Amino acid sequence: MSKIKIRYSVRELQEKYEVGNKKPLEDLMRAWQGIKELDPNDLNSFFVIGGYHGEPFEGPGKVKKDYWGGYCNHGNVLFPTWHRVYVHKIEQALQSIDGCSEVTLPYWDETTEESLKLGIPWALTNETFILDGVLINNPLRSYVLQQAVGDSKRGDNQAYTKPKGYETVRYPLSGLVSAEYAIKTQNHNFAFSDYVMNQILLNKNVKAWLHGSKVTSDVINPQKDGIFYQYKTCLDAPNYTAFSNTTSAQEWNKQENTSIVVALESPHNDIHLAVGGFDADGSEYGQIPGANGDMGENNTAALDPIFFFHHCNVDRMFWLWQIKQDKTDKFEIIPFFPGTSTNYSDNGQGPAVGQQENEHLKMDTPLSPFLKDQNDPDSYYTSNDCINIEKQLGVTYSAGSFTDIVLEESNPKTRKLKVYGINRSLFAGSFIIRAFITIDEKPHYLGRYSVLSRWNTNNCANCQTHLGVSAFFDLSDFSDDEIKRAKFSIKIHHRGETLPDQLKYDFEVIE
Ligand SMILES: [Cu+2]
Repeated sequence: MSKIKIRYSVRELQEKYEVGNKKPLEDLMRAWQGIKELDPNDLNSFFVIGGYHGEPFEGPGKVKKDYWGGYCNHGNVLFPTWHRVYVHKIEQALQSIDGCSEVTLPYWDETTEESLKLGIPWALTNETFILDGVLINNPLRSYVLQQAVGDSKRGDNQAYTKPKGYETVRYPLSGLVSAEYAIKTQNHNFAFSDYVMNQILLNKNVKAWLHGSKVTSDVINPQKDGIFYQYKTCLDAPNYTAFSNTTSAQEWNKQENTSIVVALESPHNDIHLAVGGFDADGSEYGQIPGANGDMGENNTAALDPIFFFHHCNVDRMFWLWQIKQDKTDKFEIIPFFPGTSTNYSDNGQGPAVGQQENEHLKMDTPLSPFLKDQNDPDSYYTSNDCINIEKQLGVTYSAGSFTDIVLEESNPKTRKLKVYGINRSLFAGSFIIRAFITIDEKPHYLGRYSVLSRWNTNNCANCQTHLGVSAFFDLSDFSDDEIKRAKFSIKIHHRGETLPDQLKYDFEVIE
């Protein structure tokens, strides 16, 4: 294989640009502009590649409710590897543009000090960019749909159906433009018509999510429920299965005598909600209710270019986990563990396009639709083909946040709170669970857990009885005596309607 290419962080490209070495960032912009302008039938076009993740839906998902209509894998063990090849594919498309063969996809290093202080790198949010002396719309800030996309066929409530010419949006804006929501969205967006102000609000929101609960403007003080802490903690996961996805991690955490594993998918989910917007107890966090950007839903997330800079970082974290856990050449999927089935009741998503019901996901399961050889329709990538990114994909990452981190010995005796029995099907779409412990009338906040869910869960008759969600919270800050006197409670935040009187859940302290 030819020499290994390096993926730099967006900020590294910005720094070069700012001291006069403009070519790397300009070529990146050129490449993105290029794939966005390709014919929407071209396999290298942004429309085709961005559309693999969710809409436009394909396969049985177009008509069957318990099938997911996109190709992406969430809540199952293929989450890291499927997205690894996805990032590789868009990078190849970028390299296919004239003069861009040396371009690599940069990562948004979400856990650097700059990200904690400033939020998103400006190259991903600025309104304009000067390319070859011409002022253009920044190709990385949005995408204007070349064709309409819809989710109507599968029996969703059509919330995420969007016409040709629609431009993707982020927090604080709403992108719900289908008939049912159009007027509400128009009114909401009318209040946020200043592009620069919106960028400031977006970064404020992202910083709040990165830091966690007790956000104080620019202080670097990440909390346990923030994205920074979750990314850091996921590196401790002892095996690929629990590391890879929320379903498997949830099962893994039910065990006694283990510290809480955070799946890579968890902080990943939170970035989606942070960029897209989510009504997480708006007033308390100073967040704006009614924001509903494209990144916040799997249906449309990959149609916003920032998706790929986010997922490049997710992939970098995957690679860092492999390095730290000595798994750069081999890792395994625990057979038949929760998170290894395509079923909706197992992973909350259902079979992706190309998968069957009751399929058992393994290292050699095809990562559809990605082919190694475009002329050979059977040459699907599998997880086995993307274990070592340097040897198998010819790329690696520059040094970024957590590259030099030395893992602390994790305490296997961590006492944890398990919240369980929450029926996911009571909620339309994603929701957030926040847990509290009250000792002698004094409440303390334990943390937050996001559940990314399909908008149409209510329609899924099949899964009503199965979809119990569990969440786990670290209790190591409290003594035996305090735990004995403690009362536990949760708050749930969601954007769909809920049926609170049917909401049941329970608590258990696991030693
Ligand atoms: Cu994602």
